[in-house]
Amino acid sequence: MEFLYTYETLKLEFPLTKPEEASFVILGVPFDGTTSFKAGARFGPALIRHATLNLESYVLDYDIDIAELPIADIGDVAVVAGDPRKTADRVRETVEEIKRANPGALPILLGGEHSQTLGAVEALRPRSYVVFDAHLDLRDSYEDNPYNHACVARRISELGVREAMFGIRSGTKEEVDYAEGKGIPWIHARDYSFDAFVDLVKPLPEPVYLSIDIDAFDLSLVPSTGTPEAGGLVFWDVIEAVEWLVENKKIAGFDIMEVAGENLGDITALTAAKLLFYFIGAMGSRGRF
Ligand SMILES: [Mn+2]
Repeated sequence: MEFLYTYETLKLEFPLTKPEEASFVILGVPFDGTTSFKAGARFGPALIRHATLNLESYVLDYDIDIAELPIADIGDVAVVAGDPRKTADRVRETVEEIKRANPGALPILLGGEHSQTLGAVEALRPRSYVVFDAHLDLRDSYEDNPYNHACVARRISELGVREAMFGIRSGTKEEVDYAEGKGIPWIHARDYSFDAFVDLVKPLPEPVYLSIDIDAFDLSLVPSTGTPEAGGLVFWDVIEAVEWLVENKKIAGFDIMEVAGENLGDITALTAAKLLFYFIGAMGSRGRF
């Protein structure tokens, strides 16, 4: 099928299926227009796709070969350079196109700046937003732009979507006060535990949009990201949480954002690719496709 705003780029090497027939539809969002510290998120989708070449499609833990699952890769959204709102509009429209063609499809975004998650959430209208992130992202505006990547959780909160945040270790006093005022629960990275995750996520209404800002992981795992922070989560913390969510909640959409870098084989992209395979494997092994 034709999409208004996408173009084909490096694709996953699987036997891929058409988006109309796929259970998982992968969409790259190569945007890094508002990154304040370390650039390169525009290369995130390509780097993640390339990093998958290093991985076995058979996921040992789940005894499943994800290459046998119906996965589509529709390429990347053509970004509007420097304009996160207009680019997120294109993300929204593309995700709406996917859902119109195939209501059962689960969109998976590979980014690219976290600002672009807003477009997918606007299209999918989940009731809850579960996010792993080093940052609260609850600023009302940053550098005079309300669609800066530091504001994405605030914009999503304003849509009336319930939120819960994990791996946090950076924010302002104003963001903490906003979270408290709105009843948005968050767990600091140093206090993170699986039990704390389940306690917060269990009562959330479905469906849930799951967003993983790659900077939630400790920066030793993800050195190439827009705003790296020491003291993050280990790989299995996030995988166990993903497994619980897939098992217990209906998932409306999933993304892995803020992957940056300039070199093929970057550690950050390898972390993201492995996470992608675990997510799809967890869904597939539990019949969620
Ligand atoms: Mn972040």
